[in-house]
Amino acid sequence: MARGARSPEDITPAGDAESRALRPSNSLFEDDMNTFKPLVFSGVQPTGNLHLGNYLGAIRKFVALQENNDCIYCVVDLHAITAQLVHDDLRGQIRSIAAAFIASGIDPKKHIVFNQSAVPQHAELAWVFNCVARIGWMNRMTQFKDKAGKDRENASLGLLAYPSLMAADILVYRATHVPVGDDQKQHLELARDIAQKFNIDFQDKIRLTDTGVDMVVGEEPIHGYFPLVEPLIDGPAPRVMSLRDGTKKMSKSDPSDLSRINLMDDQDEILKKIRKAKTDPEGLPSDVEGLKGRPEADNLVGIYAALADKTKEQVIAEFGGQQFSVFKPALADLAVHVLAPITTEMRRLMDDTTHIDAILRDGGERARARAEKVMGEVFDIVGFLR
Ligand code: AQP
Repeated sequence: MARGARSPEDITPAGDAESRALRPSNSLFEDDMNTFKPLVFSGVQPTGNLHLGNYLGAIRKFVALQENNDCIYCVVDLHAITAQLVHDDLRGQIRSIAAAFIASGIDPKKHIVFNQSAVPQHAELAWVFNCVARIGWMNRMTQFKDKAGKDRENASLGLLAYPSLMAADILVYRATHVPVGDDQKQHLELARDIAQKFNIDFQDKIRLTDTGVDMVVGEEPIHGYFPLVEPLIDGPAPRVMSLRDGTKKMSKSDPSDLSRINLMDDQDEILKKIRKAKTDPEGLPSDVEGLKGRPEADNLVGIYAALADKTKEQVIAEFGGQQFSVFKPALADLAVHVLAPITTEMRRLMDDTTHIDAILRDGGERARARAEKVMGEVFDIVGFLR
């Protein structure tokens, strides 16, 4: 942890009366480049319909964190062309993610909501990080292996370099905390490795340019420029699984629409998908231990817990011993109750693209102001002439 930086404990979700965290303010613009101020950053790819996994694993946490922290939430459109180059309606997809952020309760005035391609410094820093990161690091990423499949030679270079751009997304703001689903954990570890290698390789230059922060890496004190980001992954549903296969992640790209609940699904679709969700023949166990080895049951209990803001233990205390014929309708009612207002608001916002575009433009300008400063210092550290 860097000296002069706040500890990750300062970053707490909403509702924690003991929170010592920063209040939202205009402080994103304060000139305090010599400390690591707590700053939350996260992004969502505009690659299709948002689903319950994206909502519970990411967006719901974004909303909670904005109460006590400065936050930057990004529609990561540059990432959207890594796996599929040509999209029918990329602009529409970008707007729909922004609409989901706002409909879920993110305040784009107090915080920043924008699309990644509006701030060219993401791509600039990603290039520097491509030269910091090693090919072996990228080859080990499970998401790359999953998405590239057997034909790795034919995957885009962008798909391989995806985690380097993700590190740049976060570090171009020197953000310190990143709420994500469990599937992104490995990419965040890589972002820490990239920051650490940059800090160590350039530490003399960082000192010479009078930038950076005294920090300890392992046992060694160094003067580093980038913080080592902390992932925020906890909660009862850090990895929401497919409704058709409890061993597979719920995903936008799953060919079966029955595998996921989309944020734009109507009540009937939600009821049908939960009714058809795969389960085993037994009812719910009488304690949480009994969910072990039963991925589908565990997943549905986790979803209920996350939607109800409860622990799995509390859900089992209420439904333990009951059949799925009792639990599934209760889960479906809860899902409709939580998601219907978001869906309605998303539809309303999507009808007014001028409003969404204005929010993204304003967010982009404010994000760029911060990113330009950081990138200017990176140019000085690396030694580019500007
Ligand atoms: N199943 C999930 N459970 C919990 N969190 C999840 N996230 C995604 N799926 C789950 C989290 O949502 C955020 C945004 O993800 P993304 O769209 O940027 O990329 P992804 O992780 O690749 O999501 P998908 O839905 O699986 O998309 P495709 O099918 O295109 O790969 C991230 O914080 C992610 O952790």
